[in-house]
Amino acid sequence: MLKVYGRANSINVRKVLWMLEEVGEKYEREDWGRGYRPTDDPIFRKINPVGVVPVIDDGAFRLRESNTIVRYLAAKHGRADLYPTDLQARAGTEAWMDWASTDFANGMRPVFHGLVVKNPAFANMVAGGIKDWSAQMRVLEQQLAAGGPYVMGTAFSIGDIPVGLVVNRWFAIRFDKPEFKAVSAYYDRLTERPGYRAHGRNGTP
Ligand SMILES: N[C@@H](CCC(=O)N[C@@H](CS)C(=O)NCC(=O)O)C(=O)O
Repeated sequence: MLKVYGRANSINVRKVLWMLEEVGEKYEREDWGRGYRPTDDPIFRKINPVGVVPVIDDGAFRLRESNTIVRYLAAKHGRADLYPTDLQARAGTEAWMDWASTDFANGMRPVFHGLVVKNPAFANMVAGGIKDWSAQMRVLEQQLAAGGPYVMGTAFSIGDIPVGLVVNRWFAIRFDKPEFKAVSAYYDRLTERPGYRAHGRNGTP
C-alpha cells in the first residue's frame, strides 16, 4: 500500500491526501514534522535529505515534492481529466500549481506563522503578508470571475489543489480581509468535493 510521510495538518501533505481521495487510492500515513517527530531526525533525513514533508513510497519508488507527487498520482491513474495531456493545457495547469506554491503562498506564510503558529519571529511580518496575499488573491479573483469557475476554466483540475489549500487558509485564518466574491464561490464549489472536505476545508487553516 502507498505510504505517505507527513503530518495531516501540513498544507503540502494535504495536497497529496486530497489527491489520493480524488483518485481513490488507499494509503497509510506516518506522522512527521512540526508537533510530531522532527524532520531533522536522521531517520527522516534518509527518507528526504531536504527535511520536509510530504514524501511518498509507492512500492519501492520514493518521491518528494508535493506538486510533483500530485502530478505523479494523476498520471499513474491515467486521469487526463485532472491533468490534461494536451501540452498547452498541461503547462497552464502546472503554472497554477507553481504560482500557488510561490507568489500566492509568499504572503500567506508570514500570516500563518504569525497568527496561527504564533511564532514571534513572524509577528511584525503579518501586515506585509496580508498586503501581498491580498494582491495575489485579486489575481485569482479576476481569473475566476473572467474564466472560471475553476482555475483552468470549466473543469476541476489538479491546478485547483494547491490553489484550493491556500484559499482555505485565507478563509480559515481570522484577520480583516477584503471580500472576493468569485473566490468565495470557488471555496464553496471546492467544498462539494469529498477530498476537499476531508483535507482542505476541514476546520484546519
Ligand atoms: N517544496 C516542498 C515544501 C514542503 C514543506 O515546506 N513542508 C513543510 C510543511 S508544509 C515542512 O516539512 N515543514 C517542517 C515540519 O513540518 O517540521 C513541497 O512542496 O513538498
